[in-house]
Amino acid sequence: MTIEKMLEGAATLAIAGHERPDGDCIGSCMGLYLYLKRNMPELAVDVFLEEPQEVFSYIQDLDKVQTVYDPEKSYDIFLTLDVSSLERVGVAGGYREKAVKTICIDHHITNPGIGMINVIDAEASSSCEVLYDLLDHKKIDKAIAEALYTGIIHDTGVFQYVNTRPQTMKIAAELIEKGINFSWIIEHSFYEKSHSQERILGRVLERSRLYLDGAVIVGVAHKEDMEEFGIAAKEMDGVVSQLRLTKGIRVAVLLYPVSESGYKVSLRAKGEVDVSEVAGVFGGGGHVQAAGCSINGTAQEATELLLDELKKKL
Ligand SMILES: [Mn+2]
Repeated sequence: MTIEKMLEGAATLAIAGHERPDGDCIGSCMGLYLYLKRNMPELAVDVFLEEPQEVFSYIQDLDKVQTVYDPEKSYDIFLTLDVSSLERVGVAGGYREKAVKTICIDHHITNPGIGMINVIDAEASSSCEVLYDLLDHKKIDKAIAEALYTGIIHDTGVFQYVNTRPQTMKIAAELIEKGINFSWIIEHSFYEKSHSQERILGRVLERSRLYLDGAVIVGVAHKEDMEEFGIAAKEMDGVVSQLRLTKGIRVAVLLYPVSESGYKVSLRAKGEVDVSEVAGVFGGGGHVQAAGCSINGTAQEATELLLDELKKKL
């Protein structure tokens, strides 16, 4: 299967990622967008993403991203990348209903197959890796390679997590051969944090608590903390990864407010606990070792609900 075949006959295409897009979501959406701009110029392509983080602005044409739904418009094909469920389709959801054909390209184990055509590989490290398989590698230029490489390093934690497979490294090698500054991309988009992000990380770590005989660490950022440091929800990347590094724990939990009524929950596992199942209990999803959901109520209530579920898994 090639992307050219999947899009054959269409005149217009909308590419859409998930709400609060991460590096893999942005990298795969932009990688495909750039690829089609170059290689299928007759196809009118728009890409829809919620306001991407500033840190990804090195990705070519990120300023072409559209962030609002226009009810007057429609597209022949609606293609989602890295979107695990219909509830997670962000701003562009309205186009999906009007599209003649829907395509889903993803790597989430919990994805039920939300497109008419589905290319879902739960063994792949990232949506960028799934997408790479559908592209003609000769037609990938440096800018496309930068977008795809970004997605791979973000979803593998720079080739650290167990979702990294030999194929992932082979693809990364081929992308490096396109002349990208991989070292800069890793430092700038993955490790580097603003001072405000470092300070909220410090506060969450200091306040974190261990539960279930030290098997679970829970960190909480409250609305007041977010305001004090001027931090947006999308800037909380990395906090849960730091919690996960705590010696002896099996699951790390981060709670941070995304609405007036509740908390976004990020779950990370070490070892064999399947946190996508725990997230699923609360209407979320994700991967075996990295998943998320939202829970209404106070942080205390959310923590208790999560611990009840985690207890069954540990
Ligand atoms: Mn992903």
